[in-house]
Amino acid sequence: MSVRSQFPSETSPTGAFVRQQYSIRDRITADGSSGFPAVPDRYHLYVSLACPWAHRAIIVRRLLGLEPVVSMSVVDPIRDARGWAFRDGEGHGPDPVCNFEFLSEAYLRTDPAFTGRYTVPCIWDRVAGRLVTNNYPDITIDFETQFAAYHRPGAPSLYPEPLRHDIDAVNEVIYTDINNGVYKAGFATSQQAYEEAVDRLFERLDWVEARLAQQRYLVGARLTEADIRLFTTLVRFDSVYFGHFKCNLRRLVDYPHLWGYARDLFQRPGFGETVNFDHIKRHYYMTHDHINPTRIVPKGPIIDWAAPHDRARLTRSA
Ligand SMILES: N[C@@H](CCC(=O)N[C@@H](CS)C(=O)NCC(=O)O)C(=O)O
Repeated sequence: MSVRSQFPSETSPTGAFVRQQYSIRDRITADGSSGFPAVPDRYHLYVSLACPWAHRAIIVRRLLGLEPVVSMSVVDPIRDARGWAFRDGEGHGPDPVCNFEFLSEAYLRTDPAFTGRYTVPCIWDRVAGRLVTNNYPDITIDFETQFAAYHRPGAPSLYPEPLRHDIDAVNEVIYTDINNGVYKAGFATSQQAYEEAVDRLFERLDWVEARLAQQRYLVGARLTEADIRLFTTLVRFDSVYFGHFKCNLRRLVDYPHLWGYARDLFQRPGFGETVNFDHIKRHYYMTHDHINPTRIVPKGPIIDWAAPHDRARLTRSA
């Protein structure tokens, strides 16, 4: 097949996007048993405001009041063949910890033989002088469970013990079909792989729409980790996934319950204020040059994220 893919090593023979498996996956623990104790001023979170996986960590860090405990810096949304870079610009800047120019330096200092993509989010350990993890599903869970001693007073419980089973189950299907589903559609290099991803994505969005008609949140009667994971995909949907990734059977705004749900979250502290549509749009449209070779960034869409949502009436749990 002559079609070139954005990520050749993550493209199957049938043109499907198969996300890389290798990652750096140590864990930070409250009791320090992993060798990486949860303590203040030791860890630094590298993020892109464009990236949905990094955005989860940004929201959770803010909701839990971990901003004074775990420092953070933001990369330039424009990524070239050298990977993410630290540059001065609107909403991003230099690396205050190691003065790296490129995020690749953090990966290669951790593992000189590293051959995967240099991804965000990742956490640097100032004491060990290496990355602890780039495994995004663990980062938020560790903030929630291992850093509990440093949560702000009144911080929400985002991963409560009795709901973990349900949260994990919902996360699993939403990850496969929605969070990663948009990427499977966008990075497919065959018609069939694209159509399969899009069909599954919209079937799952219909499923979530029905669920959110009955209840305010994905799991139970409270905001949890599951909502944060879905939010970071939904908030990007109409601006980048609909056009750039061709996820265009419907827009988010065409789903009454999902759209109300997304606005309900957007309008809370920690959510809308951490969304940077400029970084999001410039990153996707200017970085995946196999998909958008002109690198032209569309002006729209115009979306009213501040519109009232009327979700407070839904208090029923799952
Ligand atoms: N760690 C991940 C997910 C995180 C991820 O893909 N982040 C993207 C941004 S949304 C990234 O950093 N990509 C860097 C690259 O493709 O070079 C993975 O292994 O696939």
